[in-house]
Amino acid sequence: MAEIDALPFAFVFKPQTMALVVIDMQRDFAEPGGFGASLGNDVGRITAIVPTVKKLIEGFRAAGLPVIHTMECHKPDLSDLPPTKRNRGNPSIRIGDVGPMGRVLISGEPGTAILDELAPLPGEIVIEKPGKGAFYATSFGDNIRRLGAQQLVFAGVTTEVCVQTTMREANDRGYECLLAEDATESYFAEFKTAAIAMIRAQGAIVGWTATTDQVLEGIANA
Ligand code: C5J
Repeated sequence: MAEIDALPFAFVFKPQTMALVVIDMQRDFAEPGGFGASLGNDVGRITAIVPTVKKLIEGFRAAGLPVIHTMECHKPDLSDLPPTKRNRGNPSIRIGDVGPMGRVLISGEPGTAILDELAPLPGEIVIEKPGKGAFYATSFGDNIRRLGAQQLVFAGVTTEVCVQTTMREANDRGYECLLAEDATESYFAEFKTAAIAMIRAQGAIVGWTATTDQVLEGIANA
């Protein structure tokens, strides 16, 4: 067994059963003209973490550990988009509408793609998910079971929405989850801080948190 120096206490893992899950590092959340910006958010907060997410991904790849990528997106015919999701709020463009990067959050459109710097390598698992959580209506659960993963490290956006939802879903299914604090971001600084505090409160009730360097040091020493 190996350890990562984490909060609220050491995260114990076996390298053979550890995987990285990178949530929704898509152009639609990180670039002007995308879904995140259409809701009035400052997408610069998301682009700022790209080098750290890249470092984490490269560390997992170098150690021969699996990297799984998720993308929030919908079918072109919108059959997997509940009207409640499409109609909620007051965005300048809605999911499925044509924006500057193609149809917003639709599978195969340019804006839906993962950022070039963080692009999946051939053979890495990529999960297209219609919900905020990665388990809902996807093969994510089957894929991590097939890999034999038991400990999951999470990165990506946004901390309090898709990242936290997926961590909670994974925690309920018996996975031990760690959030790389500096490889995740929210459009709202206070939501990120609160989500991290919630996750590791009450004796790691949802999971652990650590910096990217702490995660990579733990892996290097394993
Ligand atoms: C949101 C996500 N925030 N990936 N999606 O709508 O967190």
